[in-house]
Amino acid sequence: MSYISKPKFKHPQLRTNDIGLTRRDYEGTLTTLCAGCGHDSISAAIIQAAAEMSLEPHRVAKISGIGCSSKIPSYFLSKAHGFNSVHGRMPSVATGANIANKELSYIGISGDGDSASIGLGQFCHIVRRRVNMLYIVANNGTYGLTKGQLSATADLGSKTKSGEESQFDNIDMATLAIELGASFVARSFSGDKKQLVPLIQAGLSHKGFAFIDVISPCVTFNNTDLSSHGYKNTWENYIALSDIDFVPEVFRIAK
Ligand SMILES: Cc1ncc(C[n+]2csc(CCOP(=O)(O)OP(=O)(O)O)c2C)c(N)n1
Ligand code: SF4
Repeated sequence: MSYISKPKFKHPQLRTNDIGLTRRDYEGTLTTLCAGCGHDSISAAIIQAAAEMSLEPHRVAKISGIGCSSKIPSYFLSKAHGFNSVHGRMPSVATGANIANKELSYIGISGDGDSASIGLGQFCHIVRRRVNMLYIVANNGTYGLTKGQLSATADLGSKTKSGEESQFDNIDMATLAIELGASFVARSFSGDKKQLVPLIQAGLSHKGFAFIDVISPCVTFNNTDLSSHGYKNTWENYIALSDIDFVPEVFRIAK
């Protein structure tokens, strides 16, 4: 995968976290995604979540499939382990890595095409196997990388920029994850970092399979007023149930 590295300079007064790292130490390469793509906000939320949690980058493994969304791992934690796998096959690689080394924190990043179409079987089995990881789907209702075909998460009647209308009911990844027994399931929006950051922190701290379906608009191919995953409809129908925060578990000293 081609990449543009970021200049190493950092402001000398940048705040450091509990392990002496700054936010910049959690960044990756410069993004090559379209300006305004929701996926870049997901990278930014992961960077903030990991920096605030003082995660040690070398103790993290980031794994993805294929798609614009699967490029997200390039844009955070450049010092973490990484594997950009085959379309829809991230779950197999994440499962294998998890068996080989249970000490790492695993972050799987996928798209709705990657997880709800070609990789749907893989997705079902990684939930069923309760693999200990955080699995994020950057859900834009379209195949962004291959120029905007409707995906299986697009709602019935949703229309892309090219005018293609979804003829079928959508697959709801969060409902499916609950049905398959995932012990942590959430849905968020890339435009709501205030909600997404604590959700990522909670998902990373969860012992077991944690899933977050993040609505992440594709500004280039699926951002029309008639698109169920565009900014307009997402903002209009977006109801954050409450302000959430993440309070980490503290160790209790036995008396
Ligand atoms: C086996 C295989 N089939 C098809 C493709 C072509 N392909 C690449 S990415 C993609 C869809 C990506 O969509 P999604 O996962 O929703 O990610 P997005 O680009 O929208 O973020 C497809 C069909 C491929 N790379 N490999
Ligand atoms: S094509 Fe869509 S999903 Fe891909 S980078 Fe551009 S806006 Fe993002």
